Amino acid sequence: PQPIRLADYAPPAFLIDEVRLDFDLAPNTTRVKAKLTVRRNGEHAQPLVLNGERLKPVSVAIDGRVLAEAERTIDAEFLTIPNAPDAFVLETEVEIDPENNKALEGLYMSGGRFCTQCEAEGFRKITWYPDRPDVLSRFTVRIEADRKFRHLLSNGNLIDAGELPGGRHFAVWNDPFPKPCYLFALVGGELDVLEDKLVTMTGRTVDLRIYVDPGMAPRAAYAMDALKRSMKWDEETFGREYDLDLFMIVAVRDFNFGAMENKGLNIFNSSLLLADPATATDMDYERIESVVAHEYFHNWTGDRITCRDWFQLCLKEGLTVFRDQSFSADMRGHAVQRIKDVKALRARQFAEDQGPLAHPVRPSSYLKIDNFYTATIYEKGSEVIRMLKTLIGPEAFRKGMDLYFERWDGHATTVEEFIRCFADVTGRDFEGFFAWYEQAGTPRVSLKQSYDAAARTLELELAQETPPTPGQPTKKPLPIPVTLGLLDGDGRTLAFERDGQAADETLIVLDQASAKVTLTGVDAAPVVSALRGFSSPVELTTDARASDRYVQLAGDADLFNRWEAGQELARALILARAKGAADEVSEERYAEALGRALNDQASDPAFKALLLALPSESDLALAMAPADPAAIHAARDALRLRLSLHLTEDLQRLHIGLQELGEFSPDAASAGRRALRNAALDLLAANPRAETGELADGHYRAAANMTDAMGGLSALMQIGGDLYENALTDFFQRWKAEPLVIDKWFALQARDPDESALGRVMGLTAHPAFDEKNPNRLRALVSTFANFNPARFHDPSGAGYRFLADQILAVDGFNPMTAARLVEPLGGWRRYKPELGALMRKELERIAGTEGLSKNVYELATKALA
Ligand code: DPP
Ligand code: ZN
Repeated sequence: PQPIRLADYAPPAFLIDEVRLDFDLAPNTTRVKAKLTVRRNGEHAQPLVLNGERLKPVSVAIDGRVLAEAERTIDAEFLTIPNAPDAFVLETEVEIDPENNKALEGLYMSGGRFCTQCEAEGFRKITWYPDRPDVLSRFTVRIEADRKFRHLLSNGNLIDAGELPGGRHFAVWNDPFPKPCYLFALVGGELDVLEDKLVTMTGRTVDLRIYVDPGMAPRAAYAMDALKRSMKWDEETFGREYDLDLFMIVAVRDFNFGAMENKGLNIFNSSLLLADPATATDMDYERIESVVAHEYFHNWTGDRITCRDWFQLCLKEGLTVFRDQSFSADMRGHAVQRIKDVKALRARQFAEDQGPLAHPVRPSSYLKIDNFYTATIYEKGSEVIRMLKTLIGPEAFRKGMDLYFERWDGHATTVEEFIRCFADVTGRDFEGFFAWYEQAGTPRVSLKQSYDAAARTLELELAQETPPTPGQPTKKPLPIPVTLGLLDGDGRTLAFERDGQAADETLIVLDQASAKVTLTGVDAAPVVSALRGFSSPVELTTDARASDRYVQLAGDADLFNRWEAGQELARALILARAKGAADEVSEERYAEALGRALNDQASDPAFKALLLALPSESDLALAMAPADPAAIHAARDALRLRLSLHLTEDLQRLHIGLQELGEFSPDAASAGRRALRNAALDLLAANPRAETGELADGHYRAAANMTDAMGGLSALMQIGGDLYENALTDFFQRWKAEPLVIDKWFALQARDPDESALGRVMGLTAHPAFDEKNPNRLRALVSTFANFNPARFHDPSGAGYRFLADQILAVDGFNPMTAARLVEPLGGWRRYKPELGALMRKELERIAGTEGLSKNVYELATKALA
């Protein structure tokens, strides 16, 4: 297969001004008529080429005349019409089979209802069309179906509806905003609806509707609340008002993505929409809030202004993630949110950046764009926007955004044009900054300090280097914002001067390979708190001593760095142990310090819960070369046991003291208390005494919400034995009718680090409740195992790798997009011990050598091997 390249971009040969679609819905034989008003774009003699896949042709006509077979060609990918007029009406009719569409792209059935997913290239499985984001058109959609498909929905406003003979009915929708076809959506089926209203900043009333499975409407209440808060926040923060009179969300159970921002008709994976205290954890609530916001924010950054081509994906995704992260920070607290975002960035994006699948935030070639919905495009894409804001300040950032909305509304554009808006409002040159979009890899920044007590000066020496990544052997320096402050030996903020200006904190922009900065007026030997708030997505190494870290852990005014200091200390202790050099004295010291932090009355429970969690095994694997997952697991467990023993009383006190008495509330403060209480239990469970088993069992049985139930079950999993097995059975029996809860049941067992876990996971693929065709269920078991159970996935026999490869090959037969997402855990093979790396490689080779592989899996497996 030939890659698609950014450098080859050419404007569309034909434009579509109006689209009229007629759907006659039937599970196996849906008829789709399309009427396109087509216009040649510029002077050229190119044929009209429309994308179309898996379509059964019925007819093709131009200006009312049916074309003879000699006048057009239809192959597996295109409809081509060589001698099209300059302006004409094209009418086509095709038949499709939604019922048998298990790739979940285009029009398919989920739970007996029709739904669509068109991003990135699913629309071509519905009808012939120029399936590219720079063809914007106004859509009118008529849907006809049996009355049992009670709700017939599409984008925009409902302009007509009615009953038809033979038990049928219809609805007609018109979307006044021109859009690319990837934002088209259709839903047909029996649904319940939760309704609300919102008055916008200019006083317009918008109807809000969330459609869910029958009986589930009460579980959409939190999503509705999050939607209303998102709409208000976008008005207040970015001046963006919603533009249609109706905003709809539909939840479906079978969905490849998390959710989709179709204009006026968002479609969500039900796991990111439905919540009540009994069935959803606080983490679910948090994700629902952020994804509802994300998809809503796309209305301006994605829908009103879209991407010229798929290389610009970060233009909408990185920016929209930045917007949803800012929203979540305002809702839930900036420091805690930042820590969680950075944890996710490191876990997913840093790992990607260090492996063979590393790519820039704006890639320059691909085989399947579906493979680029990655942590780099999304999370690093957001970091780039965050740095931009740090570099120019909030006011200039807002001005640049305003200009972007004003200049590009109604258009498809590029990252260059986005950045140009900030250049225009600041008069600054962003050429150097643009490298953040084009250069892959995580920059390594080093910082050395030397303090001169007599001169009261602190000299800082900074240097940067970005390691090579596939296709990019040499790298240039990037402009790296480093926010920095100083502490004295007691952790108090130490003032200083930079260029004669007094300051508590300063921003250093390292835009050369190395630089020196001198701070003056420094009254005492300082502890340097660098990269505050994780001001850029880099790996920082410093010459700080462990004692400096303890000062930071106790009192850094920057809460991110307070947490980071604890993580650094823990990381060093675990890695030392993993290499056979355990430092028990330092481990005790760490436990002491953690105990003091837990008893700090001034800090918030959500923050303490984060402090208590040790770096994850995959995070540690990134810091160990070559990585030895078994040694990491054992060392991390040993430190957990020590902490558990040292902190037993503190943890027990927290566990009792944080017991919830009143009514459940999903708000951040209540969630923070539950998080700390469950984190305390989790650490207590590292010490498998009989009392711990009873404590965990009691916690599980007394749980009044899913957060606590999962906290108890997860503690029992660590302890194992009959208590655990009985609780697992109890949980399944209790929740077997609730798919989203049963996903948790599968995922929990997939995370179990016990020796027996691989056998158990393989056994679970034969469980009657396992369904590989449902992406949520598949990911709960297979992806959780491969990504969150390193101790067992990296079984020395290679059985874990073989299991994953078997699953990838099986799923690729019907759902390539989802199969391809499972490849990544094998991609890191070079970073592991050679004997493990060789086994991982062997499975990648087996995958790549399989006949009939999809482009999706082929691209990732071959890149991973390269
Ligand atoms: N564009 C979607 C999202 O990120 C993914 N399908 O929200
Ligand atoms: Zn998005």
